[in-house]
Amino acid sequence: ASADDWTNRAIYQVVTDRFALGNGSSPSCDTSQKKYCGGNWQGIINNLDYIQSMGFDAIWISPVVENVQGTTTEGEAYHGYWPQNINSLNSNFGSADDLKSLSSALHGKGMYLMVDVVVNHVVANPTNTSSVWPETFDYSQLQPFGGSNSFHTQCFIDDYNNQTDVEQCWLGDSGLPLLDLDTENSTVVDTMYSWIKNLVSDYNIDGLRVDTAKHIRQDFWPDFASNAGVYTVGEILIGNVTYAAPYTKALDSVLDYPTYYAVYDAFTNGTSGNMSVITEMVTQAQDQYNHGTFYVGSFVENQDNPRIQSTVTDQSIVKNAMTWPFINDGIPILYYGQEQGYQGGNDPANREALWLSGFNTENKPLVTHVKTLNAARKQAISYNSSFLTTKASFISQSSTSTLAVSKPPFLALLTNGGSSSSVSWSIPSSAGLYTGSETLVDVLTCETVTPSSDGSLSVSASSGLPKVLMPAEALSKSGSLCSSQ
Ligand code: ABC
Ligand code: CA
Repeated sequence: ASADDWTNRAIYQVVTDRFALGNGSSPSCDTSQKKYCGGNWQGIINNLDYIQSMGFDAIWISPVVENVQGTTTEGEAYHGYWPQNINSLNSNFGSADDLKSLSSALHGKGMYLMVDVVVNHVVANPTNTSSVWPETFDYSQLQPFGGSNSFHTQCFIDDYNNQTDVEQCWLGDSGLPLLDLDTENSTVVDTMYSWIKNLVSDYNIDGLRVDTAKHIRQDFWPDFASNAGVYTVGEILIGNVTYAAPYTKALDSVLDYPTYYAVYDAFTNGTSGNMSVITEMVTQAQDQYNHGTFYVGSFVENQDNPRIQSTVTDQSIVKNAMTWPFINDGIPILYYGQEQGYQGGNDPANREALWLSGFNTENKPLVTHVKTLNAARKQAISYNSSFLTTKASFISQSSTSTLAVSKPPFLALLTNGGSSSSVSWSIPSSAGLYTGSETLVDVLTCETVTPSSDGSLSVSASSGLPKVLMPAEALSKSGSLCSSQ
């Protein structure tokens, strides 16, 4: 599927080892152990209804290839980011048939499969990583790259401001080095291009999340992407739009990390969090990214960062932050477990087992919240055929604790004030959003508000809850959302 095919989708991100077991069991899973807990592809297949019932129509799964076996100084490779043999699958997650079954089960439900892929490095069994590395090192375990000439000379990245270091030195440390592939070497390059082509076609993959994309020269990526032939979204882990921007030409787009940092900071620092930084970051990204922000992956949690609720548990603030990816440009991504209120901090605590929630959706306000947001976004897409290609715009507010985002038919009003605050937003008639004759419905509560006759609008909220307003007319043909409107 192309980038355009993905734009109306919403992605549920799964850490395969931590989502569900194929046999339905619920073993304990101590994240601090950094060990496999037993989740697998069959487990995902068995629980697709859970994902789909919240309105998601795509999943992103952990890297699928065989990883370093046994334990390392950083635990086991349960997350999948330590490839050892790229031509074989990680048997902890299942067989080739299981992965094909996952792909066809998704397609049978009209859903897409995004696979995480690691091209930058491979990892050797650390018990063989002797201090005389690399001379006596057994490269044959790294398939199909069995020789020192497939790798950059060892050096660990210590200066992230030096792009040559970032690309050609190694991630990890001497305890667990991530061997940096020589992606300037044409044999390595050709191997990777044909590998990705085969992977996509063997498993009928619809899109790729490209790990460590900034650790490989930019001009490696366009041919990689064309061999893949599907939507590619790169992980450029940086808080800086100008740095990330060129990668939106090399790949279809990037995970929107710069905005993520702005959003995380705005919502996890009480009212000193500055919401206007979000406006600045998005505006820069809209200006600098190829295709603006229409193809970015928009998220507020993932496997590398502390969950929102590790810092702030006020449910009003949590709901505001969770609303963000669904009301702005780009493809929303929800990291598994956020809907269950998980609170894990930094890696590895943020990789809790979802099965411990029992996949319960009753009395789970955040499940309901996400379901409504997905339904509202689908309704917005079907009501306004230009929704996906209209840039989000920001209506300036007098307080840095509030944010007003217009993406017609949405007007989203967010705040970091929290449940004991009382805040208000005002939209001047000069914003040109309303004529004054419409009724607006907050799809999160089904309450209505009415603009003044001059088209201006002022809205207040007690309890610090977010509002996602849509004209009643935009809801009239929707079966489920605020159906009495
Ligand atoms: C293990 C342990 C951790 C330990 C770590 C050193 O080693 O589990 O406890 O802290 C996988 C595993 C991890 C594992 C690593 C290393 O491998 O999942 O558990 O950590 O063995 C991707 C994946 C990630 C994966 C890998 C490796 C890469 O999403 O899950 O990790 O395949 C860098 C990379 C980025 C990578 C990330 C983990 O590390 O660029 O691709 N993620 C700065 C740098 C970033 C750097 C980041 C963190 O620090 O610029 O490049 O990311 O080290 C912003 C700034 C940014 C700054 C951030 C922190 O702040 O603008 O520049 O990022 O404001
Ligand atoms: Ca590299």
